[in-house]
Amino acid sequence: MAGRFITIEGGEGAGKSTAQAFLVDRLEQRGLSVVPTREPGGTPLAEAIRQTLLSVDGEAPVEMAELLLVFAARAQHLAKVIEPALAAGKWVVCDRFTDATYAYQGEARGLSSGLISELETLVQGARRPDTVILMDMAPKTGMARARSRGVLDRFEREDATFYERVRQGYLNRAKLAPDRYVVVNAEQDLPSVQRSLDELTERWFDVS
Ligand code: T5A
Repeated sequence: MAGRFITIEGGEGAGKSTAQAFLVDRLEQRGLSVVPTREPGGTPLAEAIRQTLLSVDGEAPVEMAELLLVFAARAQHLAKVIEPALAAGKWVVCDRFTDATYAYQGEARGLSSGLISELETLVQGARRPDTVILMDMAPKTGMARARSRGVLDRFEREDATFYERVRQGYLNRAKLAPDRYVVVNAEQDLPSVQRSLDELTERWFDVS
């Protein structure tokens, strides 16, 4: 079976990392070779950029610098991790990818989607996720989960309207290409979320 590129998206605390671990486990049980990774990050250089982006200390990047840093990290991540893994027939399950850029830097920060789209093509060429799993939940619930972990990063200190715009940005993306997006109600309890993910993996293997 050919490699597949799956991304998991959603607002703060929506359960993306939890869903990623579950999905990776399920895919490995089927004998697939899976590479779990994340953005921003996934390589030493991209993780260093992540630190800069999330840090609350020192000078905060202006919107345009934030956008370019996100894509700089992505260029490195694609070249060093994602493309080689897919070329080797592995499945890549990535916690956030370019849909996050459309939602955070685009919808929430107000940068144009046209500009993001140009950078997307410049950095990614034709590479797009085969499936985007959107963990959708009211920002209030996600932030309560994020806050319960203690220290908040730079994005987690934004106000409620910022997260509402992030959520709307994601839902708008999902509407544009419903065949590539799977929207999971992330407010459900964990077993119900996991059932939704199981149904999704069943569909992949039914059609493959
Ligand atoms: N960013 C990123 C951009 O601005 N542009 C970009 O292009 C990209 C790629 C990265 C930040 O970078 C920004 C957006 C982000 O702000 P991050 O760490 O990836 O930050 O994102 P966070 O959303 O902050 O990640 P979190 O780890 O906080 O959230 P997750 O992964 O969504 O949630 P998770 O799985 O850790 O779960 C949170 C808690 O909830 C529990 C878990 O056990 C955990 O305690 N939980 C549930 N509880 C009840 N019911 C369920 N169904 C649950 N599922 C999980």
